[in-house]
Amino acid sequence: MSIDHLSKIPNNVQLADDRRLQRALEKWQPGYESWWRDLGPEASQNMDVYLRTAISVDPGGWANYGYVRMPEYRWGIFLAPQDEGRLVNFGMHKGDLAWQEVPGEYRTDLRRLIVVQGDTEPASVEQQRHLGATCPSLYDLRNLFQVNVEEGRHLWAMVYLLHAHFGRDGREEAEGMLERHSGDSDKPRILGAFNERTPDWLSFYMFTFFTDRDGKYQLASLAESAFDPLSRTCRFMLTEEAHHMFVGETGVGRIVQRACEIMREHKTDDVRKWGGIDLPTLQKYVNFHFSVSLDLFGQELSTNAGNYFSMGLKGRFHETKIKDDHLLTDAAYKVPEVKGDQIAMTDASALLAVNERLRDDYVVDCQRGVDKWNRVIENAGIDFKLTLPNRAFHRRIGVFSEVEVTPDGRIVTWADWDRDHSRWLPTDEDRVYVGSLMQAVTEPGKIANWIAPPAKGINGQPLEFEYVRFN
Ligand code: BYC
Ligand code: FE
Ligand code: FE
Repeated sequence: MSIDHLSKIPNNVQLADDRRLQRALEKWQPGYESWWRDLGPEASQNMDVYLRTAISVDPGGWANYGYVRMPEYRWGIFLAPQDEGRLVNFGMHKGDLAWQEVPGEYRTDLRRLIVVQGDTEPASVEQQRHLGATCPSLYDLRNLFQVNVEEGRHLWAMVYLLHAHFGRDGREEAEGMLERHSGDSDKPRILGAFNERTPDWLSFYMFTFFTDRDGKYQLASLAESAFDPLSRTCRFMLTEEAHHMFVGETGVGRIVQRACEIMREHKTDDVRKWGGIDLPTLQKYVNFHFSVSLDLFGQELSTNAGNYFSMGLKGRFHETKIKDDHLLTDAAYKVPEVKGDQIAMTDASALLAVNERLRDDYVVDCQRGVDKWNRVIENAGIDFKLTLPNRAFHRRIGVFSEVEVTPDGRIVTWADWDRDHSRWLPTDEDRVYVGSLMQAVTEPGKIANWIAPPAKGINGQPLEFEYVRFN
């Protein structure tokens, strides 16, 4: 597949052959650049960062490392190669050839899915914009910026689809992406978790572990889409997403490791006394980020989701590996419900339950990471286990939004919740403590006291490598 590096917008979609589209995107570009300057990584204008830039989608060829002056990063449009004979794999169009154009009757729904997906990408960059000022090491600073530039590229990916396939409405939606802002009271981002703050690095690692992982599951479902350009762009985005989740999993793992080292070295549970982040505090952050990320999957039973599935717009995780009819017209799926003061499971239409099924897949994936953190604790000989809270805990979307539930799944009264939630969720005091640890360490090879060094560097580089140069 030929890649055009020389044009203003690097791409493998033959942009140069479509002057109108190219001009429309080049018109959007300055707005994007000024958004990046105003709401992207703070004070990064003079930094040279050792970044991976996508310059090709070939296996192994898409990760090109080198120093980049941050604002000069070249955001490109890259779709996974087209598979000529690709078929629709689920829903009422199953067996048809995948679509290269948007069917008129699905225009509104597809646009909505693309807008929701696109909206999250710049939102996360906005949420993370102050973190550079308090990085625990140059290695971590570089990873933050890597995540940020790729989320910027993911916005480009969705804006390309809007411009290329949705005409004037698409162009208006692309403008809207730069007008809504995370946490803005007038024009907030669309989904809840993307209006929360990411004030410290613990929150950042939790976010990239839990919330970027929602990204993985949503992108994987959209990668099944009958609308082939959406499928292809999501497939390529997923390759980048893996690094974001790596940053989260290893980041939290390194904090766990450091907590254990302090506990052993000083024979104490009072990790804070020695400037670490204690395991009970980590558990509270897990509770918070897991629960707000669960909300991102939507309601347990959703006619939207059922329609998207039937229409072929959004499938299930690894749709083609599932052994069923891929139509779900008569199938059942177990979903939770609230019955009095109990949580029970009940059979529901599998079609309406596709959100819940995706959430189930997601929970299993989260648990794998938590198990890894627990092995660190176990290997240190410490008797403590991090756990995912019950999925009903602290929910704002779906059947559990009406009740208050403890991390171990007991429905409690509002009064109980009011009294006890500070044991389960980070308190102001916890956040102030974590915030007090956030002080920039920018000497190559040095690392903050509250986190262990990474097991290895980036792209085979040593830990002492100068991942970021300040000018
Ligand atoms: N907050 O029928 P329901 C990522 C709304 S993350 C606010 O259950 P549906 C990333 C819902 O929109 C991946 N509102 O909804 C990660 C609907 O509103 P309307 C992002 C919510 O449509 C880290 C109404 O409630 N991608 O990439 O089945 C860094 C009824 O709900 C929320 C996608 O989400 C919420 N949490 O499911 C960077 C994929 N939940 O239509 C990036 C595209 C629900 O009645 N989006 N609502 O006004 C979708 O597939 C669906 O929109 C959702 C919601 C799964 C999000
Ligand atoms: Fe993304
Ligand atoms: Fe991501």
